Amino acid sequence: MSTPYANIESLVSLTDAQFHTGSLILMVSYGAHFAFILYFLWTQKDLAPRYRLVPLLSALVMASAGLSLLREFSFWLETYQWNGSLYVPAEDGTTFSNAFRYGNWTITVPILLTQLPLAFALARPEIRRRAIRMSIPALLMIWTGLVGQFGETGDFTQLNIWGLISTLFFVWLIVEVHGTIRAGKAASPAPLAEFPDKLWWYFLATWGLYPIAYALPQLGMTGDVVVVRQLLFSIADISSKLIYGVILSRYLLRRSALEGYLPAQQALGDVPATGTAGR
Ligand code: RET
Repeated sequence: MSTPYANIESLVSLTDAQFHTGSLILMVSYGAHFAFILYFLWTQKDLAPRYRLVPLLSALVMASAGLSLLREFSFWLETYQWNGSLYVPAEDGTTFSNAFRYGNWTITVPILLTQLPLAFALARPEIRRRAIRMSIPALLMIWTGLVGQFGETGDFTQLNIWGLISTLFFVWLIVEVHGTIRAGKAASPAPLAEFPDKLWWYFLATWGLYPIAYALPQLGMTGDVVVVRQLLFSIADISSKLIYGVILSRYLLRRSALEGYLPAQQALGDVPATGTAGR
């Protein structure tokens, strides 16, 4: 009795607590992304002009992800009906879909990857070359995963085969990202030389959550799996986009200051703000 193209969300009933936890998770996710548009627009002003595109791109990612997550939230509300004791899948056939997430990643992932060579201030042709080389495996990874996730309500063959193909593209992507991180290490000023390595581990830990969320339906079609999966997606989203953007902006603030950009030095408190000297 599986609905074609449905995710497991549309096939399980939820307790009151599970339904509201799910609503809360999705609400916090889109709320956080929308709120941080302001942070990234504001934080630009202290960065040296050549770095300002990086937080601007974060603001763009926030808007795009916020809209997508708002849609997931309304799907969630539309999918379930209270029957007096449980939230059951709506009888009119309205279904939940995680597929829109993959559509959203198609936009956000190439932007997130392009932020890396931009933040490391690599030479212009190098930025373009690396952005393209990272985006190709990333898009192939997302689109093969998209095909696979449509198989999560079946016998898992489609889920696993496409998941495996997608993982191969992920490995290719990891190799490309590592190359960019190495180039970034070489281009970072000495006091910030540790930063690219830390970012590398952060990248692996946060992007690595997505395949776990993808594979989770194999643990069973239960309300707990549904809620835990939305939680995993949310943790991954907030860390790979929002906190990642904050980390890059902080790095660029320190880098701008090291390169002698006065507003950055003032923002960090390294030199007194104009007009406050001697206070
Ligand atoms: C899929 C399919 C299963 C195998 C693998 C996957 C990897 C997904 C990743 C997604 C990253 C998304 C980000 C979105 C930000 O907006 C497609 C789930 C390896 C790594 C960072």
